Amino acid sequence: MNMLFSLRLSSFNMKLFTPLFVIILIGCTTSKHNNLRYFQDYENAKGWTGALIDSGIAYSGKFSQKVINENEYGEGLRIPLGEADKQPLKKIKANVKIAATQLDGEIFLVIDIFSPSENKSIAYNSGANQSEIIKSSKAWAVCTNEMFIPANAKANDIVKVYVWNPRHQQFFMDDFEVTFEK
Ligand SMILES: [Ca+2]
Repeated sequence: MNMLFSLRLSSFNMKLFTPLFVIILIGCTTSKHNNLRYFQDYENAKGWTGALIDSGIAYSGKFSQKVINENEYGEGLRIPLGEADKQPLKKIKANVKIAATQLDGEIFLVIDIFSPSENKSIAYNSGANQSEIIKSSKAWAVCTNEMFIPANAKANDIVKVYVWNPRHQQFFMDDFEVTFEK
């Protein structure tokens, strides 16, 4: 049995590529860094939060947070007020896209400021029941809420923004945004 191995060394052209393009980014920073906006689209949240991340339905990208019947609360934002800004803040605004195939009861987008030193909430706003706007939307409903921050709020008070699901229903949340106003 003869086996023929042929080895070819194909000629190759050597080209010298001279990097001719030098990109110089001239620092022209116009927007200063701040923590006044928090946004979650759930595209990179899988495994990192307690939220149940689902790829079956989404407003943005491929993923959303799935809130199931067992969940009385959706996973949300939880930060010390002073982390958003060292200076006193005046207002918290929240919005989130919610979709559900069937709803029978209330859903609320809650904004809460909890004082560890007083061991109680110093400001709380569950806002309007969102279920009607969700049911009347063909796909994703824009759910919103906002609340003024009390003048006596402290930097270590905890801001919590989350969806409250008192009737234990199933729905999806996406593009959750919380902004702070000075
Ligand atoms: Ca998404």
